[in-house]
Amino acid sequence: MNGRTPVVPNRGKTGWSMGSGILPYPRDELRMWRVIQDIIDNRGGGVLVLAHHNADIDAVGTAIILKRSFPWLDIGAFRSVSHAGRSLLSHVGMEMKIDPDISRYSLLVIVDSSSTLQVSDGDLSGWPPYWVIDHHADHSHWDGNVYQDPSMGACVEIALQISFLSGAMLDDMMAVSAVAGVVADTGKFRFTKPVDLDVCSMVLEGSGIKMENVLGVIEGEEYFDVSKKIAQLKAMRRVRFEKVGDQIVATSMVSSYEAAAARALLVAGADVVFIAAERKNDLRISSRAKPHILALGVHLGHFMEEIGRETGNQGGGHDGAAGLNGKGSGEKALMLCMERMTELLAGKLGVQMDRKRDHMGGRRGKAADRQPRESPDMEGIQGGASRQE
Ligand SMILES: [Mn+2]
Repeated sequence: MNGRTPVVPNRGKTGWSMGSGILPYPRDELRMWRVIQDIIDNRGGGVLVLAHHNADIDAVGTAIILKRSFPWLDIGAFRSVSHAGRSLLSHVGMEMKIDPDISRYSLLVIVDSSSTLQVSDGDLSGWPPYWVIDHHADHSHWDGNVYQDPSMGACVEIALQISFLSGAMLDDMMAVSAVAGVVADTGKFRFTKPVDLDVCSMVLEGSGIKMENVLGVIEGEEYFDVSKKIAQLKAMRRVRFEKVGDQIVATSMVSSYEAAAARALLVAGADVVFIAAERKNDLRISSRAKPHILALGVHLGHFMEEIGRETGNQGGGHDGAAGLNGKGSGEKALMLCMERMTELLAGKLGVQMDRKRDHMGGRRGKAADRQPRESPDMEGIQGGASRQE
């Protein structure tokens, strides 16, 4: 993509600006300088920006912004890049290495990852020194250097701070990556904070890109990604749900696209969702909650951290979007999530739980061994569930 001449941001009192909007100065400028210094000092030995498995738009966008600022960086992802991430990469004409040979580098910059299992199989022996750059809140799983700023809605915003602090200018590739990362990580601004809007405003003002370019990159693949559409529909077929007062907690299983499946179930009517993805020995759970659930004092990041502890895995994340990575049975972990979340909500809402009466979840299984329908609410939920993977 070619675009407008890169722009130098103005230095204001509280942050960088470009006419309208503002990118606040880093919360810890000295620590951010240490990151930049290490990236520069390790130029000779090789520096790798490593994104988490199934690297999403925010992780990929962060890697692109860093690469534009420090061209000698290699960018890569553990195991895979998501479809949306690949769509952003092809838009800017870049590629990411899958499972790069980590021993070749003298410094790693791990982005958008709150746990070691997102970027490794758990064995960090033989790893070079590393920095973790992230906007998730909990980093107790990391022993190395962490630059963390949970006040930012997306990791791309921290990457932009690193760029501007090091003296880089804003070009259109960085601009698309920045706005795309924020749009993706705030659920298209549903969970945005004022700061994220300020950053988008600044980037749109200071670049040649338009919001429709960004949404084109993010949404374009939604219509053509048939495996994602199928994953979402399968998640709906396999859904189980419980009612707590007038709120619905839902769980389901997919083999991939767990985040997309979680969003689909929220749109379909669930208020809190847990989706498990089991592949070979790996288990991932993605959870999402609507804002009115967060307003009750529910924090999914803390919730998943606790579920992680109980199942011997690593969990954590944001209040409205969190996850878990590790091993074990998805079925069992989902049952635990359902049990704990319904208890938690019952407490918050002051309602009595009667498991027998309230359980209306669809069963996962063959049509022949389905139980009799318990309520009209099940109409349509189980219909057509004639095969399973
Ligand atoms: Mn992120």
